[in-house]
Amino acid sequence: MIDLKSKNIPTWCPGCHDFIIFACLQQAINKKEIDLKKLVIVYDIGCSGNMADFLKVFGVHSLHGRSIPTAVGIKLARPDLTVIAIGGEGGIYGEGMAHLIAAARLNIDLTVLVANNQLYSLTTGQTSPTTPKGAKTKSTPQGAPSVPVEPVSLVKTVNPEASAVHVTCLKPVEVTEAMVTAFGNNGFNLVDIDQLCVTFGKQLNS
Ligand SMILES: Cc1ncc(C[n+]2csc(CCOP(=O)(O)OP(=O)(O)O)c2C)c(N)n1
Ligand code: SF4
Repeated sequence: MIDLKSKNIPTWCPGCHDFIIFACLQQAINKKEIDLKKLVIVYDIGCSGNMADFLKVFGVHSLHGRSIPTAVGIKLARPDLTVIAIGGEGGIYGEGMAHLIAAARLNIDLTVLVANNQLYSLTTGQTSPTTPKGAKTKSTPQGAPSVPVEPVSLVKTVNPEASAVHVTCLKPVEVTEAMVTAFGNNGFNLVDIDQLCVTFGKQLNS
C-alpha cells in the first residue's frame, strides 16, 4: 500500500469521523490502484476540506461551495484525469447546491465525497442543509425549522443514470467499497457519508 499521508499531522478533534474518511480514501485509492500522476482531489472549505493538508496527492484547496465547479473544470480540460471532490454538506449541499445539480445533470465523470455531519463545523456548529428538523444547534437553539435535504434522491431525480449512495463512518468497510465503486464508474458519482462531529454534533445522533 502506497503511503498517501503528508508530513502534516491532522488537526481534527480527537475522535472526529473525518479520520475515518481520511483512512477510507487512502485505502480506496490504493485498492483501485489509481495512477497518482493522474489523480486530482479538489477540497472544499471546512473541517473535511482540511484534508488538503494531510494527503500527499495533487490537489486544489478550493473555495467554500466551489469544489464541484473547480473539479468540473479540471475534468473538462483533462478528461484523462481521475477527479475527486471532497467537502462538507454545508459547502456541497448549501452554498454549492446548484453546482451539485448541474454536474449531476450533465453526468460529469467525477466522484463527489461528502462528509455529512449535519452541521457547519469549522465555523463551530451552525445548522446546515441536512440538520434534522427540530435539532438544536448553535444557530437554532429552539430547533432547526426546515426538513433536511435528501441528497441521494435529489441526484437520482435530476439524473437517474448518476450513481448516488449513502454510507456511514460507523461502517468503514462500506465507505471504502463505495469509494472504490465510484472511482470505477463512468459519469457522476455522489458518496454521501454520515460523519459524526464529536465536538458540536453529539446531540444529532449521526
Ligand atoms: C464563500 C464562503 N462562505 C462562507 C465561508 C465560511 N465558512 C467556512 S467553513 C464553513 C462551514 C463549513 O461547513 P461544512 O461545509 O459542512 O464542512 P465541515 O466544517 O462541517 O466539515 C463556512 C460557512 C467561507 N469561508 N467562504
Ligand atoms: S469540529 Fe467537528 S468536524 Fe471539525 S474536526 Fe472537530 S469533531 Fe471534526
